[in-house]
Amino acid sequence: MASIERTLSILKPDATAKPGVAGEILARFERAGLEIIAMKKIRLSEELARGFYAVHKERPFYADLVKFMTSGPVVVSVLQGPGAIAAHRELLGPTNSSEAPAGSVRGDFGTDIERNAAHGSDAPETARVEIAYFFDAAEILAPVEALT
Ligand code: FUP
Repeated sequence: MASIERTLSILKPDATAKPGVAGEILARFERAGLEIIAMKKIRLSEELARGFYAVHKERPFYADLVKFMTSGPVVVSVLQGPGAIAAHRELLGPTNSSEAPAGSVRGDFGTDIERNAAHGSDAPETARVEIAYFFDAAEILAPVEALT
């Protein structure tokens, strides 16, 4: 049995712009056993988007990515469940939506490598940092003791 993990999900502006799509994606997460233990819909400031993707700041796509991520609302949530980090990324599919299979979130709702519908943390340490980037501990429902 996989250990209980938490991961950060972001439904990106291309996904939130399509009616009904954010709810459909969140329903997929829940059906797969990922519990939503915190959630908010916000418009990222340029500062927040730049900070979130700071690891990519020297890459040629950084400016465009920040522009896209601030172009409309995002739905940010914390998902918890057995092996949540890998389970979530499996539901998302590969980073590039143009290579993602039908049935995956990025295949069904994204367009290309930038407009790829959703983000998911890639490892326990990045999940911790990304969750803390968007949520205070008091905004997250489940007790930390669940993470044994
Ligand atoms: P992932 O871990 O699947 O989110 O993918 P990466 O860390 O490789 O990419 C981070 C973000 O940069 C993704 F949202 C996609 C975006 N990106 C581009 O916009 N252009 C590129 O050429 C590569 C990545």
